[in-house]
Amino acid sequence: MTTKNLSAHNPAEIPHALGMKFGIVVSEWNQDITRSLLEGAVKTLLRYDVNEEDIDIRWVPGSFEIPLGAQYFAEEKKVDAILCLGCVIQGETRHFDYICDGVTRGITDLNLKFSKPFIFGILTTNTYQQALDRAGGKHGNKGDETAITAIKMVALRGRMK
Ligand code: DLZ
Repeated sequence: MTTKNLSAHNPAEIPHALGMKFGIVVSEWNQDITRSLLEGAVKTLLRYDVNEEDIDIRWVPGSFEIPLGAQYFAEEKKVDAILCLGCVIQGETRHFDYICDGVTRGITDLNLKFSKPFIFGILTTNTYQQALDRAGGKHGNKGDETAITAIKMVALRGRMK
């Protein structure tokens, strides 16, 4: 059976991350959830020897603003990868679809435009409880998963050079 825990990984398979530099763009919307994602991401980066001063965190108003915030990072800061953290919860309106479409397309485009990893750490859930379950709850923490993915992608880039 496959695991559904977003924090699950084998430490032996995680590349050395000392010296890697990361930007994190995190959304203020649903902040009780996104703070947990941020905590998980930072804790995981530190666990794999990333220096605290090599983690640069910026807040944006909502998930829709994440792609532009991430683009600013790529343009202005020397970072190896950008972690994008947000939480969109299905509501009564069509906002959910518009925001999810916008942020997904935006992040996808940035990866290819800058040839740099922009990691998708946006929870898109039907309910608040489902978001809680994935922000340090019974399904782990998508922030952890985002950090691991970022480290792996930066290491992959290094091996290709
Ligand atoms: C407007 C809005 C709504 C309804 N829901 C969310 C949400 O669940 N998660 C989120 O990150 N942001 C939401 N927003 C805010 C938009 O992302 C954006 O900040 C505003 O539409 C302003 O551009």
